[in-house]
Amino acid sequence: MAAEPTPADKFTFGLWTVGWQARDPFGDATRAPLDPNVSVAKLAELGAYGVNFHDDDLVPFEMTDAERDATLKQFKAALDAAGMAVPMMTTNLFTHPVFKDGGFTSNDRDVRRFALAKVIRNLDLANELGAQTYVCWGGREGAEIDAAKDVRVALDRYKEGFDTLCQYVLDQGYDIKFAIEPKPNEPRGDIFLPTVGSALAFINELEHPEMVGVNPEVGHEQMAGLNFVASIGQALWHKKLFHIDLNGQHGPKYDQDLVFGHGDLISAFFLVDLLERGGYDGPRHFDYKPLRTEDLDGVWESASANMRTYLFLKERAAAYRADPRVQEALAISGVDELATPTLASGETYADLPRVGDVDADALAARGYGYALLDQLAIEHILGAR
Ligand SMILES: [Mn+2]
Repeated sequence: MAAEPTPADKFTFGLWTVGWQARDPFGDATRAPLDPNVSVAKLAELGAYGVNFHDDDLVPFEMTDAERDATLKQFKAALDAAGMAVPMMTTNLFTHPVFKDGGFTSNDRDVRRFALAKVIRNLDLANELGAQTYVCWGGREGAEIDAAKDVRVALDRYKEGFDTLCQYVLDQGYDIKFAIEPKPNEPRGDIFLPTVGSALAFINELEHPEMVGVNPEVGHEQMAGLNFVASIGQALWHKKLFHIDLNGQHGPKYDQDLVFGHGDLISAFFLVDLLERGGYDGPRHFDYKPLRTEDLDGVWESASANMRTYLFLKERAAAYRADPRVQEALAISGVDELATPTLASGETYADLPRVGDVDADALAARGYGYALLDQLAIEHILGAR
C-alpha cells in the first residue's frame, strides 16, 4: 500500500493546527508554543506541499513594522529552504476581544472598518506569498440571542464586506479568490452562513459572485447533522469548491477537529472517492487539532496520520471503482441511469405518460441493491477485497 505523502499530493496544513497549544474553555495550554519556521520544516519532511495561516499566526497585529518585516523575512527563508508553498491565507477576526461581537457584522461600525482594514493588509501579504485562495471563516459573525441582530441587516453588512474586499482585489490586480467557510455554531451560539447551502445562496447576492466560493469543513457540516459528501457534491455542482478543510468529527457535538477519517470513516471514504474522481484539483488542506493529550511527538504523528489516511482511502476508493463486482452492483442500482435526462431530446412535458396508464406497482417492484453497494465499500475500506 502506498501511503507515503509527497508534495504532488498537495497536502497542506494550517500553522494553527500543529501549532495549537491545546487551550480549551476548561483548561490551560498543554503544549509549548511552536515556532512556525519549525512547523514548515517538519511538515515538509513529512511530505506536505504547503502551509496556510491567519495573519496573527505569524505576524500578530500588535507587532511593530520592524518586527513584522524581520519575522516575514525569516519565514520566507524557511519556506524556500523547505520548498513549501502558501496556497491559502486567512484573517483572524475572532481571537482579540475587539471582535467579540463579530468583524464584518459587529454592531459597532468602527469594529467593522477595523476588520476590513485587517483583511486588506493581509491580502497584500497573501499576494506577496502567492496565495490564490483567501478563506473567510466568520466565527464571531453571529449572536447568542435573536434580539441582538436583525439578520437581514447583518447580511447587508456581510455582503458589503465581501463587495469591498473583491473591489480591492480587482483594483490591485491580485490573482486571489475568496472562500467562505460555513459553520453552524461555536464560538457564537449561532453563526451567520451556518452551512454550505447558506453560503452558496449568499454568494449569489454579491457584486462579484465569480470571485467567491466555499471552503467547507468536514466537522462543521457534521456538527449540524448534515451529510458532508452531499454538501461537497452540491458545491462542485455550483463550481464553487474553491478549497476544502479535511478533519474528523463524531456527529453533532462541539467542534472536535479530529484527524481526517478519525470520525465518520465511511463518509471520509466516499469524500475521497468524490474528490479524486474529478472536479477538484486544489490543495487537500487539513484543519484539525492534535488531541490535547498529545506531546510534540504525538503532534507530528497526528499530522502524518491525516495524510496517510487520505492516501489509504484514495487507494481503497480506486480499488472500489475498479472492482468488477462493484461495477455490476452499480449497474443493478441504476447509478448511471440517473445521468439519462428524464425527457428525451425533443420531448416536452406533453410526452409524459398519462398517470392512469402507469403501472406504479410494477415500477415499485424494483430493488435498488444499495445495501450491497455499501457493504462492498466497507469490505474495500477494511481491505477485505
Ligand atoms: Mn473545525
